[in-house]
Amino acid sequence: MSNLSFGISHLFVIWHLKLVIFLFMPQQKAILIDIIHPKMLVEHALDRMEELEELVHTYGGIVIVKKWQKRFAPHPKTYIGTGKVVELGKEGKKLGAALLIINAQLKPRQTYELSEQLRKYKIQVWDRIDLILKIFAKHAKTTEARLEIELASIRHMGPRIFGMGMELSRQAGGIGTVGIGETNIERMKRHLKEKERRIKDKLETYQKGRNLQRESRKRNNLKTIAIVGYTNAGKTTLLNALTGKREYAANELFATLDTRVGQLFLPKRAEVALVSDTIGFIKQLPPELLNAFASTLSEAVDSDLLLHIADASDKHFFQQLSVVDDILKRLGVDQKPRILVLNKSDLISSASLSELVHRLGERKSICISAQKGTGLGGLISKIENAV
Ligand SMILES: Nc1nc2c(ncn2[C@@H]2O[C@H](COP(=O)(O)OP(=O)(O)OP(=O)(O)O)[C@@H](O)[C@H]2O)c(=O)[nH]1
Ligand SMILES: [Mg+2]
Repeated sequence: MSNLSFGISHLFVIWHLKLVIFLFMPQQKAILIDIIHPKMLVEHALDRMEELEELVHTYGGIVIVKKWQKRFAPHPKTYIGTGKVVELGKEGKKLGAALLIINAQLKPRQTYELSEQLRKYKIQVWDRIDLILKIFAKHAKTTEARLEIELASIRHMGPRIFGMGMELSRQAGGIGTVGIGETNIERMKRHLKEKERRIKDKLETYQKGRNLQRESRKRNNLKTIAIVGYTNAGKTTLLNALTGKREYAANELFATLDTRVGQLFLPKRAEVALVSDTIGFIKQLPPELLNAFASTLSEAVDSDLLLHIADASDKHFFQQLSVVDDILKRLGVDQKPRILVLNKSDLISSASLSELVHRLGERKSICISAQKGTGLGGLISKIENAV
């Protein structure tokens, strides 16, 4: 008994220590850099930077420098020009920067080169995917979401290690010799492959559980509705409004990473439907990230109806709409019955809302405010007709 209580209090102390470390962890200072085509509009360049900055804030970092470099094409070795690397390294060191974040997906070789060159300034290099993965890792609550993130990280890291191996063996190995990096790299490769397989096996177990649930829902003739949309569109707020759940909704990107399911009573049909909310989409989501979240996204893939919710008040409304359309196509669900829901209607004037609807042309939509609860009756009727 005393052993047990010692164990529990021990765990408690560790947990508290972790919390204290987390609370007092200094925010990491970051330098952001983006490459823009010389002909790109300033407005477009600013938008790209703004979104990256928002991602950094979501992660909990502080942006201390934002820079662009105009180039027709990225530098094959270092992505940004080599002179720029030195300039940013020196400036970053002076300002105490811990991170250089590049607004693109880097090639393994570029990450390796940049990291090498910035090592002496004690600055780590992240690309856009690294940043998204860090945010995911921070928000993941369920074991399944954590496994999916680990899988995505391995898929993102793997090629870098292989790239590093090539670099090392080129440096050290002459003709007919084996590079110094080779044996270790081989070992690392094997270790990663093994780890990837183990994670996939575990995820498969979750998938089997889902399949069983799905079959039982089919037997009971329960309809399923999936809420999908760009991150921060209001998916979780809508789930809560429709089903009376109290899931975490916040003004941050990727507040939700796993799947939540609630029940919605459909009065005309006198039956209950299941509504699920899941991870939000974002532009430039690379396929390996999307694939890693297959398990979580399967709820949307297998649903009877999709509610595509979009933030009508966002100035990038149309761009976000097409990003989501594109991802739904990649998931192979673009032919599924779908309702387009224009959310946050309380934040824009009725004139702007009418203009949006007009610009959508043939595409039918319904305007709501998930937060204020307006338009939900109309939405429920549409759902009843559609399922
Ligand atoms: N004014 C207004 N705010 C809303 C409305 N719906 C959601 N929000 C706010 O928008 C923010 C994002 O809402 P969420 O429901 O977390 O969005 P989400 O799509 O689930 O976001 P992620 O899970 O992070 O991808 C929150 O601050 C909500 O309070 C709305 O109809 N009107
Ligand atoms: Mg959410």
